[in-house]
Amino acid sequence: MATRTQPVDAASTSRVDKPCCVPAAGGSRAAQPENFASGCADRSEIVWIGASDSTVGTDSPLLAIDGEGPARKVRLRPYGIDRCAVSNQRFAAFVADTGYVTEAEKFGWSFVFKGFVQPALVHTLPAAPEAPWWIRIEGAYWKHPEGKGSHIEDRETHPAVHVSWADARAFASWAGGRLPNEAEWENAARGRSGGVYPWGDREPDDSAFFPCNIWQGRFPDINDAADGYAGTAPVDSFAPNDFGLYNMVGNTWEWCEDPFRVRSLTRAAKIRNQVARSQQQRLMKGGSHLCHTSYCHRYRIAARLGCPPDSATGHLGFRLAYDARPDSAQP
Ligand SMILES: [Cu+2]
Repeated sequence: MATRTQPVDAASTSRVDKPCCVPAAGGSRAAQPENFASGCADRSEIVWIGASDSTVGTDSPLLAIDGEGPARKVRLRPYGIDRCAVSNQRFAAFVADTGYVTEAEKFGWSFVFKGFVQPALVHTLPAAPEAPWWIRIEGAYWKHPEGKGSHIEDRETHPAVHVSWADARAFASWAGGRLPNEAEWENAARGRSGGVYPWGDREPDDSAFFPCNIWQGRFPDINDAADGYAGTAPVDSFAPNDFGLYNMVGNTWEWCEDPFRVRSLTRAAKIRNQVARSQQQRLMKGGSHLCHTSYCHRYRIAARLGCPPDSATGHLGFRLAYDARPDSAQP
């Protein structure tokens, strides 16, 4: 198999040279504040969304180089989308049923955020040159997210991570779904309210407003985990949006079906697209627990990044979309 060299986001350029962001200390999560909503009764439940004229992208891009704009009108057919990202529990059922081996297992390693690697080891292990907080860890894959010795026993309801685009599609084939396209993903994330974020336009802050699982503190060295989580959170943590969807932004990036391309004629965009084409990059949306307003700010709905399809990290997961059945209920 080809050599995997690019961690998620490391290929991005922009604030650009600020790829994407991770947490502090050994995969542990801080105590969750009590006022956070939680509770997707069935974490594999599907929300059905009716046909609509929708918008993808924004005319007020923050990171134009990522291709956040312009806003485009799209007509969407009815579709379904998972209420929650695919959890370790669901992914384990898939693996148990099929014997599937992920790409991270075949490569024998994956990228782990340095905050989850033993401090004494961080400087002795290879890191991604463009994003040195991503450490190459032997034996890291979905079941052992920080490598040998780590486990997911207390993270069954957390999103499955270290999953490549092909892994996500294999799961989709098994589950009878597919990856969403960008227009569907954005439509689902905006819900009825249509804000910058799934909850509206209010910007999260580091001390009082925690509507999702992102970074608080100074990236990439100090994560206060004020939102309750240094790393991933359960897929049904925090309040859902008004379509009933959980964690459309923050927690983990989510793979989409689309190739990653930037709609712009600038020289920078052309170079970006050349790289994207040569690496067969695929789109990911939603940002992760490593994103902070001072750094990459990619937990906005219009934000986007591309990654080679064999990329895998501890902050990249997915949820499924489905072609609508005629009898699907509409929200
Ligand atoms: Cu980020």
